[in-house]
Amino acid sequence: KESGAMKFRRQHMDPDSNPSNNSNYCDQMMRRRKMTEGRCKPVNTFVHEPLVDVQAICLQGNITCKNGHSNCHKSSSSMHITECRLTNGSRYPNCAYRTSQKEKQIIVACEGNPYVPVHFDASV
Ligand code: 5FA
Repeated sequence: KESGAMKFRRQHMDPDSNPSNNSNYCDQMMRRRKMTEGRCKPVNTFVHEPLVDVQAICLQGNITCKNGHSNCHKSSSSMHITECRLTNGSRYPNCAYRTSQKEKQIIVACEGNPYVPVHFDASV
């Protein structure tokens, strides 16, 4: 079965690519990473940084998550990310996304031993 850590990597990690000039990035990646099965996941962020650097966020500034839990951490540095947002007219099973690249600090929730990212909370 897929662990929380594995699910985070599937949904949010893409270290080896930079979608700079590919407006189809989100359409392709949301599908390839299985976020368009059963429903179109409305918003999802991919992080283009090495896995070790994202895992290290769990040792960085501890903050409260959107859901009130206290296991969120904000990256001390900004990171290259791509935000995928479902377009207004998009209807399942034809999930169509807007691709936008950003450089922001990210907030992840961490759990377990080892204490690793299991949820992407926000970017700021
Ligand atoms: N979740 C939220 N806060 C969490 C925390 N502090 N620690 C661990 N997990 C936390 O996300 C809701 C989901 O986020 C819940 O399943 C909870 O486990 C986790 P959402 O933003 O309300 O919706 P979503 O569409 O992002 O939810 P999912 O498709 O379930 O996405 P995942 O949680 O699998 O992944 P993600 O949250 O990293 O995008």
